[in-house]
Amino acid sequence: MAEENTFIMLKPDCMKRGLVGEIITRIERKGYRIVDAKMMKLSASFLYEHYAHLADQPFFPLILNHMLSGPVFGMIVRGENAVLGMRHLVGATKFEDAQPGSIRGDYALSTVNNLIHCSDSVETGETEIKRFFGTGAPA
Ligand code: DGI
Repeated sequence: MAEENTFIMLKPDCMKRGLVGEIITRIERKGYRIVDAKMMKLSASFLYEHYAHLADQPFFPLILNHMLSGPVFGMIVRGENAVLGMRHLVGATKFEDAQPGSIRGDYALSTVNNLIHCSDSVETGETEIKRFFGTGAPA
């Protein structure tokens, strides 16, 4: 199986709570590598693009408010089956479904304040890596 790249973003609640090191350690212990990373402050228009699939949801203002509240830390994570593997490591979207042992299950305080984003497919990963890094993943 070929290695995959996935886009991971540590959200403002993760930055504020000082959980960056903890979460990176979990990603590395799983066996994945961080091949690029950068800190960013996102704009509302950028977030409308990234969360376009949710823009008409009643909770979208909560997402916007959270994601504009501070910087995020974006990473390109690489490894065998990294897209699905990171989805498992991150855990379920909904607060009530995120299982202990997953990052969200162990640390998230609500569905919106759920610490971390990860791509949901290889194709989405490519799109998100280009969106956040302006270029594809490094060789
Ligand atoms: O890929 P995910 O982050 O797991 O899920 P997503 O792309 O469907 O949703 C993006 C973010 O939007 C998610 O991390 C938290 C928020 N969200 C999704 N569904 C709900 C939600 N927030 C609230 N309050 N209620 C929802 O039903």
